[in-house]
Amino acid sequence: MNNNLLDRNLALEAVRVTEAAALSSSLMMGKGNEKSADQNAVNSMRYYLNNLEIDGTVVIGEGERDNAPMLYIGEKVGAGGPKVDLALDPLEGTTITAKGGENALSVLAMAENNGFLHSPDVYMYKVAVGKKFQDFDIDIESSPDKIIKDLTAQYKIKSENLVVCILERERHNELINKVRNTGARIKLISDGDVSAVIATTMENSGVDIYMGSGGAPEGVLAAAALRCLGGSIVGKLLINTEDEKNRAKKSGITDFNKIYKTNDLASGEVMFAASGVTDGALLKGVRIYGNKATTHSIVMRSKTKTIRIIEAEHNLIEKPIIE
Ligand code: VTB
Repeated sequence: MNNNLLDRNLALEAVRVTEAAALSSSLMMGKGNEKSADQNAVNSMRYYLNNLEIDGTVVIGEGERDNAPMLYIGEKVGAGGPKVDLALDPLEGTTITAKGGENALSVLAMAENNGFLHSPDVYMYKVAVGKKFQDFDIDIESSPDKIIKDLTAQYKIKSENLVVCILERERHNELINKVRNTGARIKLISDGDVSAVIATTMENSGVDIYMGSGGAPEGVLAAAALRCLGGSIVGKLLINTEDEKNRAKKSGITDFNKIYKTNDLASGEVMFAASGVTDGALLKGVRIYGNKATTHSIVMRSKTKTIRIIEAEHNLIEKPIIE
């Protein structure tokens, strides 16, 4: 990739894309309609991406070509420019947005060619820790209680002082019990594990570790963020059925038991942008008042480790929100 071009302004241009998607999906906040919230975000993200001077290929997107008409895996986007791979989730937290809950984000990451794992849309068991524990060698094959014990021993801290974030799902009952038995505290979330993984590495977020199975594409996005912020994530794809095996093979995955570290999920030079759709620990949600709207975003790059928090005021008369 032409690094000068990436240096120039792609990261800042990317944030305009997530801002637009966040504005669009926020119009559907609390309306109980997940599809429309997602559709708004997709329409807007695609429109803005196609105006970016990139030769982009969607690697992590809305799904396989057959079931997603826009921003599907393999779709080419951009107006021409340096070759970049895109990992995106126009609306991470469709249910959250439909219910007006917390932590919905619009997310876009870019990497050099082949920087992102071409992940099938299956579950991935993930364990992530923030920057303060980034030297901890996460052994994802160990039981969750052993992981916590090893971490507390290495850093000489009490497990009671740790907060582990876990998606509230029935499949996590055993995981939750094991974590509780260590004495560690737990924050259960309804959705939004990209935001939860990022929280492990933000000071004062109140989250130290993320554990559990969630979407594998979300694992790639979270890894892109940690490449810029510090911290580490380890993941293992959960591939069981014939359909999952076929989809994994189609993505070029042959070793179903491979353990992926942060750098295997997102490698090379990476940039990451996210804008808040609804309020969250990381970012404030969109506010609309009269003919103005504000967005709150984070944009960062692995090369320089610059982290920018951008609050923008949008004039909706000059530039109406795309739906
Ligand atoms: C998680 C969550 C996402 O998918 O990855 C989840 O963080 C996993 O799937 O926001 P299940 O809901 O089936 O547990 C999302 O909800 C996005 O779809």
